[in-house]
Amino acid sequence: MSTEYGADQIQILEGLEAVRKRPGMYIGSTSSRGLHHLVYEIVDNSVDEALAGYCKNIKVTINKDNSITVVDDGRGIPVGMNKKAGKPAVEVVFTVLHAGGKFGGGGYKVSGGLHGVGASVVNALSNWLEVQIFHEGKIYQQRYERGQTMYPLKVVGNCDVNKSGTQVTFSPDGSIFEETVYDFNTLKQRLRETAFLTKNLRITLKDDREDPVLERTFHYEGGIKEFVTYLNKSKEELYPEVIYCEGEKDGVYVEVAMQHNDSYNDATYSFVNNIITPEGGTHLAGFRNAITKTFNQYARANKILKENEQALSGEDIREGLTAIISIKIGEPQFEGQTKQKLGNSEARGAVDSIVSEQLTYFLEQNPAVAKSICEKSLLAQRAREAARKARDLTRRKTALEGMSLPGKLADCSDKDPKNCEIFIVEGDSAGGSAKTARSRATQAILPLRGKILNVEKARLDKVFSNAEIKAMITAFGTGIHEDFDISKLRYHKIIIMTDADVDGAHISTLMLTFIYRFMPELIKQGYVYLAQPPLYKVEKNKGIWYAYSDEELNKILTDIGRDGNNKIQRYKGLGEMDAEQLWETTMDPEKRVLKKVIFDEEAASEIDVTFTTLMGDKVEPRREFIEANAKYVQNLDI
Ligand code: TSJ
Repeated sequence: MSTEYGADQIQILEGLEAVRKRPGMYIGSTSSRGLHHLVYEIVDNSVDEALAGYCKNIKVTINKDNSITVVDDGRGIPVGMNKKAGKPAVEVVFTVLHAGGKFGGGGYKVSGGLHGVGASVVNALSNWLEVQIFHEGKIYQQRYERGQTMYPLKVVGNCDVNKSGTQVTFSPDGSIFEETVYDFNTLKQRLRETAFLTKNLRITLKDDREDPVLERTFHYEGGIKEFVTYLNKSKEELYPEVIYCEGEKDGVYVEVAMQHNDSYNDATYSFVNNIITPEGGTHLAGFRNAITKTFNQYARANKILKENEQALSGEDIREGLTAIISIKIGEPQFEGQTKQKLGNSEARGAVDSIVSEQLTYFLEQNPAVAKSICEKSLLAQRAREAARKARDLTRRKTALEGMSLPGKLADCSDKDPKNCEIFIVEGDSAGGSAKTARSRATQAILPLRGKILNVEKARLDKVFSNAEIKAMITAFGTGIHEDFDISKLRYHKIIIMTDADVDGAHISTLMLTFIYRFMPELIKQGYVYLAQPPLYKVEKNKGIWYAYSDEELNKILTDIGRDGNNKIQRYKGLGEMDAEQLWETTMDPEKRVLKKVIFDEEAASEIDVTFTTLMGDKVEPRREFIEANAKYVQNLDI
């Protein structure tokens, strides 16, 4: 024990001890999500250094033992003494809670994160952490274990005097995290997004666990302009240009990139200091106001919209829009229940005036683009009007006739939604078995015929007139879009039950696409599930076993002996099971396995890309996606 450590040190240790006692308060959760957040907390420090103009390259490595190494070529965390703390600045960074970025540094400090608590929290939640700093020809090093300093900062070697940078390696504490295995794709998506948001920064991700080693580099000279191109890659663009606005006003640096495609969705993502704001806020409001105002002005001035015609709504103009709004602000204020909504009023004005001015200029310079956006918006306006009429009609009907549930629905008798579940079943025959098998009190069955409408390719009025979709909407009870009311949900479990093959996977995806686009709250609040029917039935000496995966089949065969007396049946579809088997394997709440569909708001843009890649028109991106993910889907069809 070193005697140098006085009262201050004890307090510091208590600080990090608090993090270990209540990790969720500092990192959000101790699930896989929290595990991955550790990496972002460290990388964000290097990104700050890039934003300040001193770092060009960041390399992230997943090591064989699932520890993570992050190295940058910035100035290096300062190694000089911090007078107040009585220890080197770098040690303060790792051992004092909330110490990040308190010293020096120009540019914009990224402090707007969901957690934004930085290096000391990662240190507290790591088995061990080592930092090396390359500075003026020397390599400095320090090591910590569970947050505690192992030895004073020391010089361990020499380096080129022109080299500078910081390297951190940490090993997440397995007694704190439920999961300690890193997922390459999760890190890849987030790091790609970070690279899009930080023009010219080069981020490399390497996976040393794989043989051969996996490596991906992200470097975008065009920044968020390229982000928009990436998001639109599976869609048909309405015009070739990505519209780009940039400027600074009242201490707010604003960047906006946008491009319409021929779809019907609004895919706008907003960021503050490189962190996504799923609930938007003043920056998003400023953007929406600016585009609504500017397009209406343009359309009126150019007689695309006649004097007596109704103004275009914001929704009309945003139909098929892909947009990124990225602002940098010194002191972001977050509001709302989850503190994810930007509140700074100066951000609204800054985005509004920069976008209005530059977009007006762009439209004047590019009349063909302006015309095609205005025309698409006019079509959207008409479709919306038609959809509204259709909806009013059904509203009036339901008001007259009461809530008329779809004829194909076999409803449950219990009327308390908390106890109730609905199975959406592919095909009439499987629907029949499910109706016989179900527990009538709490389980409702809605059979759907064949493939449901791909909402990714259909406009609102067509979606509303599709029978299968109408049946789902009325059965759920919530309404959709602006009518959506979660308190009217009639079942707290919506279970999609399809065959365990490629067609079944396609049908689940179509249903999920519909729910994701029209009732995302159902997914966000955890009401949507996928049933897991078995892939195999094994029979031997009057015993029956069900296997839900190939691994499980192998295990069962090993357990009961592979002696040729097994009769193995591969289920091709739900229809091959009788009611009793379906109940036993897939529907019985006591025995079944359900997969909950979760929605990661931070990964929203990537989810959008996945849906449009799988469901959109372009073949090439879909083929690439399926090839890249082949190892996940190859077991679906044997
Ligand atoms: F904090 C950390 F440990 F998580 C971490 C910080 C991890 C990694 C991989 C890199 C960094 C980091 C910090 N990279 N670059 C910096 N830069 C500074 O800390 C720094 C350097 C010089 C000055 C200055 O004013 O001279 C100011 C700062 C903030």
